[in-house]
Amino acid sequence: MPKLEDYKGEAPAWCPGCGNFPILKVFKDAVVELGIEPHQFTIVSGIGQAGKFPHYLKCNTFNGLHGRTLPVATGIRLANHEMPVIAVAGDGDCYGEGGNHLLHAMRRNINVKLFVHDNQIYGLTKGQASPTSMATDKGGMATKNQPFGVL
Ligand SMILES: Cc1ncc(C[n+]2csc(CCOP(=O)(O)OP(=O)(O)O)c2C)c(N)n1
Ligand SMILES: [Mg+2]
Repeated sequence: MPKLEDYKGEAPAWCPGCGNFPILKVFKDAVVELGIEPHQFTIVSGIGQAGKFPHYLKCNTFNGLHGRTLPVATGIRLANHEMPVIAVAGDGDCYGEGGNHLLHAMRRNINVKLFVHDNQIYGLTKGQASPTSMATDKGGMATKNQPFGVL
């Protein structure tokens, strides 16, 4: 049976209090509880704070390019039909840069599990609006890069 220590990766470089920490914790708890060994699946990500997720695990991983999480996940599924693939992406990675890949991945539906860390912002590059940034009653959500709100 796998143990939590088996999944211990690098120390996270996320900011204290970041919502990515609980996602990492429950992910590890879940795979250990399900009895899944680190070699029994592959986890794929792109670029961003969410994209660092696999760095903080010890298992099969592939960290690809921004917005290209799902093409890599698709390639692994095609190359090895026995290998379960988990894709991890930010909202920018998945719905912005990789938006068209998301449409085609849904159309192909080749059984990739996709987790989107939706913080409604481009976090790594310091706060540009993303496709999930909110509309507000004062116009769009204000960010450091769009101080008067996102159009
Ligand atoms: C093709 C490409 N475009 C832009 C960038 C710059 N870039 C790196 S991370 C990022 C935004 C990441 O936002 P998101 O996917 O929401 O992840 P988060 O950091 O919020 O978790 C951008 C625009 C890049 N590395 N590659
Ligand atoms: Mg984001």
